[in-house]
Amino acid sequence: MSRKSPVDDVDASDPKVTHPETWATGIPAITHSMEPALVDLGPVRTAQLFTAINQKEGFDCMSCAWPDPDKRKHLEFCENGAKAVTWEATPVTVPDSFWAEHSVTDLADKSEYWLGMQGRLTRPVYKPAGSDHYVPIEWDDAFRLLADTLNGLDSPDQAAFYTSGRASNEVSFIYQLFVRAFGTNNMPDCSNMCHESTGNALSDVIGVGKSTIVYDDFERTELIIVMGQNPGTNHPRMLTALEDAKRKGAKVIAVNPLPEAGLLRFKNPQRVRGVVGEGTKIADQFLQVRLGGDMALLQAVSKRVLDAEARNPGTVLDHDFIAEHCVGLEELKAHLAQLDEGEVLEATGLTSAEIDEMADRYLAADRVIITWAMGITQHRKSVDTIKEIANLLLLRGNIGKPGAGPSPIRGHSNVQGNRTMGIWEQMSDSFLDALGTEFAFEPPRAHGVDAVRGMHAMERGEIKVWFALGGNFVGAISDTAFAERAMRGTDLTVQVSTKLNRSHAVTGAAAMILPTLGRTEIDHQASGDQFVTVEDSVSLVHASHGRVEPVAPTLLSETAIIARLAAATLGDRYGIDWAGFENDYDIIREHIARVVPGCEDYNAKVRQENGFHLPNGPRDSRTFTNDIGKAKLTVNELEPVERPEGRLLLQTLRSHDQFNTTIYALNDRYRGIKHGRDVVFVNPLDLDELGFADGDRVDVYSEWKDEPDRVLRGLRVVAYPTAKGCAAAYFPEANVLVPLDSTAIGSNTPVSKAIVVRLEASQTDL
Ligand SMILES: Nc1nc2c(c(=O)[nH]1)N[C@H]1C(S)=C(S)[C@@H](COP(=O)(O)OP(=O)(O)OC[C@H]3O[C@@H](n4cnc5c(=O)[nH]c(N)nc54)[C@H](O)[C@@H]3O)O[C@H]1N2
Ligand SMILES: Nc1nc2c(c(=O)[nH]1)N[C@H]1C(S)=C(S)[C@@H](COP(=O)(O)OP(=O)(O)OC[C@H]3O[C@@H](n4cnc5c(=O)[nH]c(N)nc54)[C@H](O)[C@@H]3O)O[C@H]1N2
Ligand SMILES: [Mo]
Repeated sequence: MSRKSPVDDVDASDPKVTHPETWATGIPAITHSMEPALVDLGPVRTAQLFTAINQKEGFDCMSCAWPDPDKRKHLEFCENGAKAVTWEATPVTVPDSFWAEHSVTDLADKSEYWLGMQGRLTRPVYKPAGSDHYVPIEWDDAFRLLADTLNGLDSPDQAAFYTSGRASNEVSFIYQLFVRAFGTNNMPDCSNMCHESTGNALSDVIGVGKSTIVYDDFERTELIIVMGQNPGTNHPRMLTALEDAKRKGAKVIAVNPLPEAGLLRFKNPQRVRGVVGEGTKIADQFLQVRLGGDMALLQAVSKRVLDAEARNPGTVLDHDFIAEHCVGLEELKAHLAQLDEGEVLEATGLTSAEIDEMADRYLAADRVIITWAMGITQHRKSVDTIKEIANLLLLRGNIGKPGAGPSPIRGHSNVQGNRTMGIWEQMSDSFLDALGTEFAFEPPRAHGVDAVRGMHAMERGEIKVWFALGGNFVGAISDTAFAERAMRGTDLTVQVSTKLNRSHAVTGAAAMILPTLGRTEIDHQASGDQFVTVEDSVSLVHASHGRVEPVAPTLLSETAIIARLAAATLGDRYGIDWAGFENDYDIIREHIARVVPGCEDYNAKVRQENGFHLPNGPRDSRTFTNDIGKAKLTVNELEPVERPEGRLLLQTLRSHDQFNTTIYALNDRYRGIKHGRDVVFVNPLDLDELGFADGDRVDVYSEWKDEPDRVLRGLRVVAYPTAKGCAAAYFPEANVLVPLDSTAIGSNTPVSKAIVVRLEASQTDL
């Protein structure tokens, strides 16, 4: 169906501000933000979908990578999962007439909200070079055209193949196979902008870049430290796990510059007590750290642990564990002995007493989990900060035992699986060897480009074709102006997408959109309906079955699109049976079983009721397969971000009504924002010092050495209880403030948190 009434573009510039909430919940607000979409969906489709989210015979919710408990609730989803499902499964489709009515230039003037609200894409469309309009084309013509362009390049390295983290394991595996058989490792992905710092740090110090716990460890732990993460909005079902852990006696420490609602109190909508009562107090201790202050905080806590050991030798550290499994204790001791408490207090904005309390809580617990997300990974010193998380845990053997371990919480629902399947510009030689042996070809060995390097290569004209399996790269990457210029300079951009977004409006000379099935939809193939597999944050691999009819018969699955593209481009090269892959995903899984470590017997294991956990050395046997075969206690130099006089540190974050670049609605309920997104949250004391007041309009300037300032104009100031000296504004709008080369050391992840800014009275007429 097409939308009966046109959706007006919305004005995000005039928000209404009320008090922030001090507690988070799950379901009640569905009706406010989702009513129009639910009306479109109709009762039958709604029931089919909502009873299948995260159920064993249902589909994996695409709103985040939070794991499912063994015992599922009847409704195992959250408010934001419901929004994601409703957004995807809408029966509203973009009509063929749309493309003649809207030029690409016209689409580039629309907001992400408007683009997303046009409904599902159903037909491949092509914009030839020189034209300002997409026109519908047939699938076969689309693949022929793409194959001709790819085969006409001087080198396979002139193409790059991006992945966003929703792609299933099956499509990820054949996608990376296709790209490597084509001849390049240019496989940037959304993880480059997300948890790359985590992978980089953890693989070095413990030999695996993933969480070392399973879901049940939340029930066995004594202390959970939640750092740089806003679960109330971004992983709401985690609140249930925290609540359950607390009922079993665990304590929770939250470390965050913002008093996020979900970290303070949680009213569980699935418990009567939650709906009517006070809810559960989540954080036993809340440390309102300054942006970027975590590394100093972690060092200060580790130092206190070492001091406690010095006072009572032999009783505090896990000496057996350290002797058997770790290196670097003496160097760490020597280094932390030099730690300057004054510098720590300045960097963290905390008091010594607060840090003492955190250390006491850490010492009082025998089993500790530390979780984190973007508040830790998107800083210049993120990799070192994560190594400090590992230091703190290793000192007391908090890894590879029940209820303990580092647990990065992933964002996109299958971003972790993408990597396991080989989506990475720098896969190891052993993986490439196995791939080459399985398919009898020699994969390229030179590392490809990541997201930031890909942008540079596009801008220099070295990458001429940009192919994206999902996502919205132009909207998501830092340095919007650079990104748009670079993208427009290519010969061809191709997006495999469910819905319209900015990346369809900012294109190469020629552009193509290939519409695809979403995860909610039944994947009909010649050999029967197919399921796919995904991996969650705790390395549990399981099946996901689409449950509703596709919105249009013209849609192809992502697996079919990549298989057909590969067949058209490579023909018989290497004798790979691409058509067989599309017909029966079991055949893909047979290959996965032989190529991907830990996936032996894959077809059988993913059919088990709860799937299976991938092997994990640190978790299973305290085996650390990094370069030295031991866990590393590391020495990392503190270099806090300097905040010059009169400046603030700004973080970019998500509102409650968005999924990354997808804007569901203009509210941020827990933070008290309605009908708008053009806001900057600032501590009232800073406002006084800077001479501004709540409600003022400001332009936000970011300041860089050897470069002009960058500006985001016309934000409404919201006096907000963030840490002193800190501010916050929404992503993706605030991407304009971050230069492409402002990235984390070691992981090259754009620095989306702790950006030095100044406020000026707005020059914009509103
Ligand atoms: N509904 C919904 N769910 C999502 C997403 C979504 O957009 N919407 N996105 C998905 C994706 S891809 C991801 S990666 C995750 C993101 O999940 P989060 O990491 O929770 O996302 P952000 O909104 O970036 O929030 C960052 C949090 O870290 C805090 N923070 C910022 N800087 C610092 C710091 O220096 N130190 C500390 N200690 N805290 C800091 C912020 O105040 C905020 O609470 O969520 C996933 N789930
Ligand atoms: N300033 C700032 N920038 C950031 C961040 C930040 O915190 N601050 N966070 C970063 C993070 S953590 C991430 S993960 C990236 C996100 O970067 P991306 O993953 O590239 O962006 P998304 O907004 O998640 O992509 C949304 C689009 O995906 C498409 N889509 C949805 N479902 C499907 C599907 O099933 N199949 C296909 N083929 N397409 C689908 C739709 O067309 C939708 O418009 O952004 C990063 N950018
Ligand atoms: Mo992410």
